[in-house]
Amino acid sequence: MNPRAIRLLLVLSAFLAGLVLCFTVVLLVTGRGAAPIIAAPSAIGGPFRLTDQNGKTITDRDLRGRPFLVFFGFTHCPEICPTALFDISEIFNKLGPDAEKANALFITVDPERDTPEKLKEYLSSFNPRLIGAAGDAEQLAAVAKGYRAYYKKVPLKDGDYTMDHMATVYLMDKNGAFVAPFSLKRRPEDAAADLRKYL
Ligand SMILES: [Cu+2]
Repeated sequence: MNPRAIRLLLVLSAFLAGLVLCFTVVLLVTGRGAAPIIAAPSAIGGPFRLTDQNGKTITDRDLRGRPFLVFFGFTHCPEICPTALFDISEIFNKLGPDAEKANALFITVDPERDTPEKLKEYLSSFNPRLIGAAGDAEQLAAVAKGYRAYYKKVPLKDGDYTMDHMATVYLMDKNGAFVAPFSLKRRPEDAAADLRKYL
């Protein structure tokens, strides 16, 4: 190769290297190619102490060893909660015998009305793996803070009230660490296959 060709080759490779670098920077800056980050995963979840639908204390430690889903809602919810709980039930049905290796926690944001008895009655229409959990205002505030879950009491005209709340389903691994939001907008068998990866 003559010196001219070598110089041309060097310039060309420097140009290509520059191009790759630029492209990488663009990818990093736009966040494409990497999963979107909502928050530091370790910052979501954490310890909690609540009462289950049988009146027994339930803590994050009781759920160790199995992956679990967490959903905040309330039994008077007209649509979002029953739909989500129905979807989660379907997913657990699709898991078959493996359903026993996972848990799903439904935490009420309306402990005033959702007593353990009320939760038990309400959850009887869904998959038995669903654990209902309630806490006093302080316990609820603590668990909601841990999960960055938003909820708010909204008065209605007739003197009644409803609860405004987030509809995120959290997927937690068997060590209680947050994995990702768990999508219910897919076929239950696909969601079950996704959950099965964490068993
Ligand atoms: Cu709801």
